[in-house]
Amino acid sequence: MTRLIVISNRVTPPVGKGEESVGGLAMALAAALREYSGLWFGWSGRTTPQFSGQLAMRRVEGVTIATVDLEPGDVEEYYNGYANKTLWPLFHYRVDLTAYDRAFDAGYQRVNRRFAETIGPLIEPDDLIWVHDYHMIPLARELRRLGVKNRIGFFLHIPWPAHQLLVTLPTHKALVESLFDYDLLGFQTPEYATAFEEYVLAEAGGGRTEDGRLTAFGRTVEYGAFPIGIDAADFADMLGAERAGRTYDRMVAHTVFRKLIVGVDRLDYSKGLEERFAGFERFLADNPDLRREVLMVQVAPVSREAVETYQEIRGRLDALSGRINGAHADLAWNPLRCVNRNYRRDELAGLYRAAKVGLVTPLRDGMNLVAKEYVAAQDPADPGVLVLSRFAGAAGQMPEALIVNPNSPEEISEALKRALTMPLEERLARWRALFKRVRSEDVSAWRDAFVDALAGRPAEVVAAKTPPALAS
Ligand code: ADQ
Repeated sequence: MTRLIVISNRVTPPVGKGEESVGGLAMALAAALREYSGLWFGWSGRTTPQFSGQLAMRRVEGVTIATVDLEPGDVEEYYNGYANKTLWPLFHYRVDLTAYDRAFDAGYQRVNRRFAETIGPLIEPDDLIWVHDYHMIPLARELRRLGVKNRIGFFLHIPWPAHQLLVTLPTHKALVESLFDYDLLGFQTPEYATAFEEYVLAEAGGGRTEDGRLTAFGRTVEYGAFPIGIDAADFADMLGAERAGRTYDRMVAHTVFRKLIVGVDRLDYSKGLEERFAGFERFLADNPDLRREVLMVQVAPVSREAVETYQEIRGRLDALSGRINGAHADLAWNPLRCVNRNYRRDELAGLYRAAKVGLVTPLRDGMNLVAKEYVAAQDPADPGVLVLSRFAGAAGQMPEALIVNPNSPEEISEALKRALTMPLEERLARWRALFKRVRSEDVSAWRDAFVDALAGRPAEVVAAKTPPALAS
């Protein structure tokens, strides 16, 4: 059997039910690799004064984990710099937050070269190589320079930006050109795959081959949408865990005579937390009859403390929740609780299950796995309602959620009211349709579709498929 080599910036060994894990990519890859005796390579998360390229190897649940330390300057320019101050904001449509700095770009290229030189010697001729996310766009080019001829695929976990946004990056062409050293490019949604195609046709003088591939820069690449899913079976199992039950019981006891609204996100400006709080504030103001009946809990651990923007958001959120609670609380009740810490996965499952509404309103999101986890955790006899941003990639697969524009406090407020007063029959119909897809389009289906396509086996590449119409 061919070996699968997965390469991503951070490597998180397959997590058990009880462990904490933040970040959708880590969750998805851990689940995807659990059934593969593959190799997973990336940055250790640690620094060393001088880069040595020395690999630390260990085996975890049948997966070989190989990591390398980086220099502090690498972390600053490549990770904090180009990845998180340039590509992350730009690809999430935040041109206003995007930093263009040539030192960041140089560090990004250097670290990708270092990664390639470190992993290159371990690659065997039959290996399939699967590279993940925006930290690693130039990796295939560096591997090709070293003579690697293997099939190499790339999956982008975040959105691909619209053409006019991407061209604001001074080095946009070089970035896109380096993608043509892959054999297969995967995007989260047909919309992002189309945005990539539009750029290539309009900006790189590219064309489409008869079999639906793209040519540009003298090369050809296969591309398509591979919407990521969760490990739904594992998530459902987790509800049986003692901790899940305890968290559920605690939340239910805490919300007697009240309905729980829950949000779970890494603290990031793309997740629309300020806008979400504003929507909740509007709901409280507009619905005096309902407002004493709700409690909103927002779980939002700080994920990238080294980047100043993240500290600023935290300050603004604290001020906003203070204002909301100040205006609406009474002696025994605060309407909004914001918790900045990680939870174990089984605790999250219990929390989702206790919530009558899952409020998932990112301003822009590649997919959003929390929306899927919320659905997977519901009681089949009495499910809660998912309120979902139209700008989450997940919206294309989840039209039975209440779809909102996260920039509109009015739409969030209306959707909350509708969710909290929705009759059981309608809740059941919506949830059943959502759950069916969350279960069938799960993380294994995602992995198999991508790996089959990369291996050249007949696979479902859905570049041209349009998403189902959004239900209101
Ligand atoms: P993220 O931006 O990290 O992922 P998301 O898809 O929502 O976003 O995944 C977050 C994951 O972290 C979920 O599994 C969630 O349960 C977990 N998590 C969040 N807060 C937590 C907490 N407090 N404690 C413990 N766990 C927590 C990126 C892209 C997404 C894309 C994924 C996968 O930005 O758009 O869906 O990769 O491709």
